[in-house]
Amino acid sequence: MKRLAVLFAVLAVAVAAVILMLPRGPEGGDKGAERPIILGFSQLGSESGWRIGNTRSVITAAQRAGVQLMFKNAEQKQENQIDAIRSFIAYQVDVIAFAPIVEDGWDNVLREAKDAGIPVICSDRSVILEDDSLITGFVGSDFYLEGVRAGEYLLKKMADAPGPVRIAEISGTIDSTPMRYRALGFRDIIKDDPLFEIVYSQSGDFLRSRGKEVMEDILITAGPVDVLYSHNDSMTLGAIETIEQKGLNPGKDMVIISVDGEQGAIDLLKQGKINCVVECTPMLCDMIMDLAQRLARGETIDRITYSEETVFSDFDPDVLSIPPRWY
Ligand code: GYE
Repeated sequence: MKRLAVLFAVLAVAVAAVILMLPRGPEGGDKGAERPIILGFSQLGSESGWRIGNTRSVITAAQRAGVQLMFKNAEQKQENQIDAIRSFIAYQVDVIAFAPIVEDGWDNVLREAKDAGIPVICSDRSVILEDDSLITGFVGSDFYLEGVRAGEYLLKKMADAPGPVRIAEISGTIDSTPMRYRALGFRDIIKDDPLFEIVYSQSGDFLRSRGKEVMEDILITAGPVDVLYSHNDSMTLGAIETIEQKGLNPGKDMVIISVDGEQGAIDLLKQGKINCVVECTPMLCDMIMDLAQRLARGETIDRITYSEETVFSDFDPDVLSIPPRWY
């Protein structure tokens, strides 16, 4: 996975370098002529299999659509994303898309983009703004629905539970959209049934290494838990390492619910070590290219475009025939 991340980083730098050397039309800003549109894309990092898949999606979708891509990876730092957006503005790209690491703190830089006349799309995660017109649209998943789906699976799984169900949660990056809404949707489903209790919740920052560590803490401090609800597959894979190291059987001694649907998690679902994977697809970027091209032509776009997703679980009789995943 690390090697893949490095490969994409190198690829992205090369793509950006080539783009920077390309002529931009007679006055450097020949909008509307035959040249391909230029999209500045600020990726937030490389924290998970999902993110690697998303980066791959940006690069291949841009090639397919004939969009010139300026790609920057912020390595998990909001200030790097702000710098990236400022550099896209300075370069006068046609459209900016970015995957905001957290929801707050974007007003100033997005005002600068608006003042420069550059439309901005939120990819994957969302933002909280004083002035909503600073963003033209959002493309990504309905994270609240993902949380609801995780909760609904649990209600069904525990329908015959004889006593209290003790749940540990490993959540995503604090103040990020998926973290907030995966937590909220899940709670809204289980809150009316006194049988269910979240006895532990801590962020694992969407990282496999943190998932492993937080799981150690759960086993030491939370007492016996019946369920692990983890906000992404990377953390789940880390947590399962810990569970197995402690001699427990994931999927049997503890119900494991995860989100994303990357290959590693689907493999463990097939082996019975994960019980449910709520799908969240990173393959968003054909949609983003389409919207970017429409914005560059001066068209308006929908405020929200959700991707279509499903749930994979041990209730599915065809679980073994889930086809290979693409990330
Ligand atoms: O679930 C996780 C990634 O924002 C939807 O971020 C994305 C989440 C995804 O690190 O794996």
